[in-house]
Amino acid sequence: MYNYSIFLFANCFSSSLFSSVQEARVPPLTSTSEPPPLFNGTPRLYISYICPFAQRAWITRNYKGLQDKIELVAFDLQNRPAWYKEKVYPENKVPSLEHNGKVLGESLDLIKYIDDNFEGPSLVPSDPAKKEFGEQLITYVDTFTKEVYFALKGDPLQQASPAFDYLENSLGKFDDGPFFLGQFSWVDVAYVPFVERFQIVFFEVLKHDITEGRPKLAAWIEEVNKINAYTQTRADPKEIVDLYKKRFLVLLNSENRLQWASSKI
Ligand SMILES: N[C@@H](CCC(=O)N[C@@H](CS)C(=O)NCC(=O)O)C(=O)O
Repeated sequence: MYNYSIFLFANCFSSSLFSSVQEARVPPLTSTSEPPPLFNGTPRLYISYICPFAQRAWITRNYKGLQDKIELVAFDLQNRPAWYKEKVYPENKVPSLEHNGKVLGESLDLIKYIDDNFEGPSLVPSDPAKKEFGEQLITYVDTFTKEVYFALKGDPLQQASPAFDYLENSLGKFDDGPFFLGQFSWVDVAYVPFVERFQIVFFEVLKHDITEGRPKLAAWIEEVNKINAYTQTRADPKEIVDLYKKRFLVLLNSENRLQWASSKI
């Protein structure tokens, strides 16, 4: 029943086959945790291990080799300490970055901010054509995630198909590497946390391989899973499935479709 590509991607996202040494994950802070010494000059990235937006900033930090420069502070999002909202980030969301006495948020802005304001390899290519296409892809990323989330409430395989096809077609634009802009860039960082989650949910819940008929997407997933800066940030697949099941209240009908059942409880 399972073809080779399903076997491959199951290994990519469902196990740590391709990841190397893990940076020890600090335990998530809860409502009873004391704050770190805030605004003492140490840059801090506030995240939650399960949040795809936070994952973007975390991958950026890792890719640029800033593990010793930017301290990671993880939260249990369901049980956040009050001081985070009161003293750090009034929006009370993750990610946020404490740097130079200020706190900045919004994951897409943070990828750029960390890239521009810290040392390490740049995530934005200098080639104007790549830059322009990168901007275009970044403009589309929220639409991409919304389209797939929306599809999960209806006929996921049919409705999400154009969004995944968009990725497949975009991956054909530059041929000097398997990534969106050829080499690994901020575009890959912006998309990968969401593709990770969608691939797991489609496979585990719908038994559908989103890379089927999309060889470039399959190659992209294989290649991002060789990047340690990313593999270190991957979420626990079981936690993702549980979360999505809870969120979308998954009920499979006879046609293997998810039923949106939130109104029934
Ligand atoms: N647009 C924000 C979204 C961040 C976001 O929604 N984070 C979620 C966790 S994945 C959060 O902190 N939610 C807490 C809340 O809304 O109370 C970004 O891109 O950073």
